[in-house]
Amino acid sequence: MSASSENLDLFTPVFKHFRHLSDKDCLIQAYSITTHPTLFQQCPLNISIDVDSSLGLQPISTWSLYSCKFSNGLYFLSNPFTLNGQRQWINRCLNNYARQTRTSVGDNSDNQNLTRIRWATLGYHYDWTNKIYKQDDHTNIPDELVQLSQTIAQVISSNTNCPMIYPEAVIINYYHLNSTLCAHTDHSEYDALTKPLLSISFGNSAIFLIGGQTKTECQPSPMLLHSGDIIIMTGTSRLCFHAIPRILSDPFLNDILYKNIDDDNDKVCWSYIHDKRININLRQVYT
Ligand SMILES: O=C(O)CCC(=O)C(=O)O
Repeated sequence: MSASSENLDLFTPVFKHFRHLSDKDCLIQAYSITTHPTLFQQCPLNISIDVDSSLGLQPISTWSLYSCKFSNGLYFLSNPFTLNGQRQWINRCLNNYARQTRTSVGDNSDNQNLTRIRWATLGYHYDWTNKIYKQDDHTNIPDELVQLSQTIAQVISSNTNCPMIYPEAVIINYYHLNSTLCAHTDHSEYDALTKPLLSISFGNSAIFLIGGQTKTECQPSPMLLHSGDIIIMTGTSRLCFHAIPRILSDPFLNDILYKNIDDDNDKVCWSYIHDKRININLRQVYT
């Protein structure tokens, strides 16, 4: 292999491809259970645990979990939330988690900067400049987020090789329709790189690209994520480059989530989320 082909970045061209593709072609080309069923292997779920109703989850017997054949260790849990549950989590992201001191817009405790907010952190706060967590910079992770991740992880780990996760850091990403997230790996989690990373989507849809451990290893695979979908990165995929090149306006979002609402708070949430996407991702950091 020549020096130039060794250095070939296979990730960026695919990122640019999806960045500029029409919505229609994104929906055709990105991998989903409906368009590319052979790329997903369903994992039977044999577990019955009591799920707290405040988590807004459907009964576990109705969940569909898949291992993704295109990325070793990547799992896809197709939206396990109830409609009301999705609305509750969107509300928490806007009215609780966005009102933090550690956000992309600084102290947002009065929520004045909601439309400008890009991220908020909970638990061990991420130092974006130095790409580290600081042991002395920590606030509580709300109980409901710990419970949600524990419930999901318990179901997945008792039916697959995926280890349990105890969340110690949470990043909430707030996307506009033209936002992107550049290719990166999540490797600041010290001893926890063998622990899964849980990533939950709400609002408009997204193309999630996942490649290899270097950008030259392979072309990234494009996956379609809808509101309520969860991905779990574990094993090899935990260390792989990933990115969001595109947010796709979901024409059915209103029909699915907010049609005929009369609650004022739901109306406020809809006026935010109708052209946004929220991603909650939970990581173990030290243990
Ligand atoms: O928004 C997403 O789905 C991905 C988020 C992500 O990769 C991150 O925060 O590291």
